Amino acid sequence: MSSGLDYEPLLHDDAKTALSDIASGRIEGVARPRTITKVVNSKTVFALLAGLLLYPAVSCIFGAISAVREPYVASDSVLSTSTEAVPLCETTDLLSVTAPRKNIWKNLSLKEATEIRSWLWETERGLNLTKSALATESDNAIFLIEAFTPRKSDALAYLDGGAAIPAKYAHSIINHGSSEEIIDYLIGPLPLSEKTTMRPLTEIYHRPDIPYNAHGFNPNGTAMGLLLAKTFGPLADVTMDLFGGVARGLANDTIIGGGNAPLSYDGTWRRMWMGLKLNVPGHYLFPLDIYTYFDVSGTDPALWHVIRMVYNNQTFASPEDFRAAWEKGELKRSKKPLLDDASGWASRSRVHKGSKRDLDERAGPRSVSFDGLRFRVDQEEQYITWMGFSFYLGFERDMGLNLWDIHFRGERIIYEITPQEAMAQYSGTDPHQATTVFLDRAFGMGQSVKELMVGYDCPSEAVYLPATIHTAAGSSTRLNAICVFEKDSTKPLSRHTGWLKDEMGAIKGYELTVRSISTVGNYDYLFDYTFQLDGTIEIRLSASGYLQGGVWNDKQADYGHQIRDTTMGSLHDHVINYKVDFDIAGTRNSLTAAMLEMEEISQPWVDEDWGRVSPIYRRRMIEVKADLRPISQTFSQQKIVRKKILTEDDSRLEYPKNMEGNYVISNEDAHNAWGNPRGYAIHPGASNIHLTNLNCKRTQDNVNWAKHHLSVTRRHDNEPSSSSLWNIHLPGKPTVDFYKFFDGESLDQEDLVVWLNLGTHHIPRAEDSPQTLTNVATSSVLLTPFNFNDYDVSMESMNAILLNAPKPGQVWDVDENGVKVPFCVPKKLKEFTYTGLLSFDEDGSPASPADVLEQRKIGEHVRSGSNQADLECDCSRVLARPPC
Ligand SMILES: [Cu+2]
Repeated sequence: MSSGLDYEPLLHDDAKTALSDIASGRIEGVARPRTITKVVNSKTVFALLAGLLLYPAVSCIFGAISAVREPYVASDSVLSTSTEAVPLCETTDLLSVTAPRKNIWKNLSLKEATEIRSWLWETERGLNLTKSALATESDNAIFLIEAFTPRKSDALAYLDGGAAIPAKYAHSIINHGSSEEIIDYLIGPLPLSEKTTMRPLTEIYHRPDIPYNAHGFNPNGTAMGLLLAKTFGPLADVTMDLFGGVARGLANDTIIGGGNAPLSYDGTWRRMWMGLKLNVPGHYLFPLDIYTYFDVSGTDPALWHVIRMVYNNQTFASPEDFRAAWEKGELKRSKKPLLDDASGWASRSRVHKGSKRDLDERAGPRSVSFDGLRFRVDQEEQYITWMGFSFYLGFERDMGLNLWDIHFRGERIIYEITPQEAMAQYSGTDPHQATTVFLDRAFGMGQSVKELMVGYDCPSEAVYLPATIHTAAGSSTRLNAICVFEKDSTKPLSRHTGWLKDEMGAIKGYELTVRSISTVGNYDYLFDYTFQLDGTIEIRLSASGYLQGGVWNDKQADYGHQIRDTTMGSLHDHVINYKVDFDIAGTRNSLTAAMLEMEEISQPWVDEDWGRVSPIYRRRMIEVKADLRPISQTFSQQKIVRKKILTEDDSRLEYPKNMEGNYVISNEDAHNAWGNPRGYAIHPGASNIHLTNLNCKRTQDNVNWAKHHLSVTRRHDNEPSSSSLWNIHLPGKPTVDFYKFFDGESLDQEDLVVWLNLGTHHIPRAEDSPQTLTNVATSSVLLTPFNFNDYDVSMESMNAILLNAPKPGQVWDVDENGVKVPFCVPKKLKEFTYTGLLSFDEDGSPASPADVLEQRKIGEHVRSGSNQADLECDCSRVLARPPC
């Protein structure tokens, strides 16, 4: 029963007193929380255990024992039972801040864009433009007007050096249907004046021309819909027989079309596989087993034609051949889709209304900042500050929301985070799935950004911000396109239970998220940027919406799962690329791979008990009377192997197997207090993948960024993006070939850009219907301080608790830094409304509100070669008045 104590714990003074009191028996029978026992040292713990055994004989000595038997304090004690009147919470209105500089990444205003449009329309420009709302394929029309990103050196001189604000430029993409070419023009300086000029913007592309056959989808495009009607109108009796529906180009059509991509290899032709679907809610999940390959090259729809048709894996050279086979009864029929299925399985209605879950009629918990919002927004400059972070927002047609000039605790850490591209490559036995590689930049993540559903897409108390774009459809502002909110991560960012002075407590895990959601045809993409108290930034992409459904038959089993009678979810890869331009302690940064490797090492303090000598080897060595000691002193362990990646020759990277190590961007000339280069690590989060299919003509050179987990290049103004809106249709000769960024340049203390991927290998299952779930279809990466600081700077947080052990019988010493959650009633939530799109015609005048069909046309057209809305548009345009 010796003490066994070989050290004196550095206890809080009060705790020492408590120990002394307990040991001396000066405290008896004092009711106290059981946790009091935790303040005692090991000796006392032993004593308490002994006391338990000997109780009650020695209970007078070990008075603390009685405390052990006391019940816990009830867990609901945090809820006040006060009956005092509850006041309304003081204002939770957004607090303003004035951005230190103008937002030089903001898109053009409606006024600026309208003025540029008018300027481009002037005859002096010689562009022979037709207003986009009236343009046909063979006309010249504006596709896009957008702010052009300033040079980084100019931007930094303005932000850091007090230089003049960089001259403002715009770029405008014009589809020259008359000459079958696309030109991206650089226009500036702005505002328009005699000094303003325009020239083709070529330095950011890798081919001199942008072929017309790679053009983006024109919201006024009609010819494809006409072609569909021309092909399937005469086959109405056939499609009615095989599928129970018709596609005649009429409003009451029960079959619509959907196209694939890419439509070209190098821009010399344009061809589309068109699939048909039933025109019902959730139509993406009602594919029909017929596929038509159209040649839609050039601008003359009269030359467009059917190349081939496939029905149930039988190939026909023309619609006439297909009809002939049907008439002769030679078709091997595929299963006809169920037309009497009224279950609404592909809709969002609650199909199983009878199986209510317990308490589900109650509204679930929601996030409320009782003490007022803790972030500030300069709404005019779209500048945000929160807990030491500050950054500007930008927004563009191609990829939507982006972030600029991210500072943490007063210094820039990242100059730019911009999403670059989002691809999805499918597999299957049919021509539609097997040929599809969508690159959604073409369809426009920004163009497809949607009004956020307050309280569903983001917390009710989030701050909602607008986004503006200027396209062929005119100008539009989504009032609630971006949400900003702080949330409780519901777990401490750090915590510890301890008994020595000032070692016990926790920091609340609060995070600030900036989110926007784009619905690109069938899919919904949630773009999240989340800031954390320690300086970590999480980039996350989650997906929902409808699968691109395939036609199910047994031969498709290798490519997905059946999810309904004739529908399957088809296997596909999503890969989403981001540009992260780190500026760690300045622009001169380096790339280090800090990897884990195993070593066999000998140490003189290792004995044979844990050393590495096999019994057989030992026996043999003893026989020859060899000295076993050096061998028996060997053991294995892991170690860090740091390797600088010096040039772009070695900077296309994979995350190590078993996540053994990470990549760090650091400034080798800036060190923390412990002599290590200040850096940020790229820490894989959920599902960090790269593209699986690395040997495909459809992804040959246009998605080279997708073929690695991440890549690092030296930053250049003429390498602003890893992709372009035309890359989708130019796999063989892309406008941006990412591999051309890699020309052996030094990465040693240069301005570096990390191009990293998120994504999922999406193996659809029944639970992907009706719609994919964001909990599994999600991917993330953490950019986290790595010796950037001298310690964890989230310790600054005042929303933290420090506990110290009390004197026996007294309450714990609690320090919450004076931060208390107010006892108050939050503001009443507004009734849910969903509006917020301001549309303007090309002349800047307010556009008349779109009806549902027009909205659907804009919303779904982007990923469909044709659909009902197109067909209806065709009717009205071609026949002057709609017969439909
Ligand atoms: Cu998917």
